[in-house]
Amino acid sequence: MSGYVITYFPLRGRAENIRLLLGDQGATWEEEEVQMQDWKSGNLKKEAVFGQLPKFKDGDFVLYQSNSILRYLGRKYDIAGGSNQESALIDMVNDGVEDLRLKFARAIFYEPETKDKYEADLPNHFSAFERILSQNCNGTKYLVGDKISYADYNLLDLLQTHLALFPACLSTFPLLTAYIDRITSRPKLSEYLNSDARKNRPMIPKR
Ligand SMILES: N[C@@H](CCC(=O)N[C@@H](CS)C(=O)NCC(=O)O)C(=O)O
Repeated sequence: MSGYVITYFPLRGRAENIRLLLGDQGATWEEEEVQMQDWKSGNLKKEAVFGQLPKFKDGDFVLYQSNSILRYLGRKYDIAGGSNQESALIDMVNDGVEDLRLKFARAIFYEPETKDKYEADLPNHFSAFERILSQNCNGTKYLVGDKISYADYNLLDLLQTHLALFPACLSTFPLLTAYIDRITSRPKLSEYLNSDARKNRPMIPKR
């Protein structure tokens, strides 16, 4: 066993990009599921550095903040850039994914009255990622460089979440559409994506 443990609610949510990375890199991990009532009543929230999950353990090493976890694993699996500049570009793209994730969360969970406006605005957000892809090997590879990086798993997760909620949202983005097909057909990732564990895990909380 790898000694990895993901502690999170029984959801894909903010832990799924970590799972995609681990699955594709051929790693195994344990899931420690926290039910909301236990989270609210127990000590877990108090113990969490910023009072939130996911929490990630690599043996005795404990880490919070999903993007820090992605970067940690990115360095560990050598998928965080081959030079300082390449790493900076990967960080930049990942920050762009985080910005969109926050807007998504606001529109879907906190201000549902803005959902239609958010959907109408999606092409403005996706066009940035389509352009980034087009500038790297004409969109035939990854976001940065010629091998996958932790930012690709983060973007893939966010795009898949959007597709589930807004099925036509990528219809005018051929490079992003092909990118999803290309990444999801990687053998180990495809095995994880087709696993019961993944399929049975809800994408977002039921409302
Ligand atoms: N910036 C944090 C955000 C984590 C976060 O928003 N976690 C939510 C679930 S997705 C949470 O723990 N909610 C319960 C709470 O805040 O009490 C990260 O990326 O890990």
